[in-house]
Amino acid sequence: MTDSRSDCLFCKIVTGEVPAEIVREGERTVAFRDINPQAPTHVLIIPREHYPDMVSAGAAGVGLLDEIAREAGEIARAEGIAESGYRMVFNTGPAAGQTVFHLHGHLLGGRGMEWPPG
Ligand code: DGP
Repeated sequence: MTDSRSDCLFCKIVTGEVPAEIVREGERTVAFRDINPQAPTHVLIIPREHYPDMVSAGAAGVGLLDEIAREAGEIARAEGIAESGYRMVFNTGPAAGQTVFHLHGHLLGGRGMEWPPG
C-alpha cells in the first residue's frame, strides 16, 4: 500500500495540498510540526509514500523506519534536544490513540517526560 491516497490528510501535506510547518524534507520523508503540540518540540516524521502504520511499512522491507530514525536524529540535533533526550512514539491502532492512518513518528522533546505514558 504505497500510493498517495486522495482521502489521506498526511498524503495531502506531502503534496502541499494541506499546509503544514515543514521542518525538514528528505528524499523519502517529510517532517512537520504537529498542529496540537504536546511538547516544546513536537514534530511528525512521515514517509512520502502511504503506509497506514509502522507495521505495514516494516513488512514492506523498504527501510523507511530506518530513514525515519535517521531523520529524527537530524531534527533533534537541529532543535537542540539531542543531548537532553527526546521521545519517539508510533501510535499503532485506535486503542493506542492513532487517529491518522498514514505512518508517522512523533518526535517529542524539550521538556521532562514521565513513564509510563498515558
Ligand atoms: P496520532 O494520534 O498518532 O494519529 O497523531 C496524529 C497527529 O496528527 C496528532 O498529534 C495531531 C496531528 N495532526 C492532525 N491533523 C493535522 C494537520 O492538519 N496538520 C498537522 N500539522 N498536524 C495534524
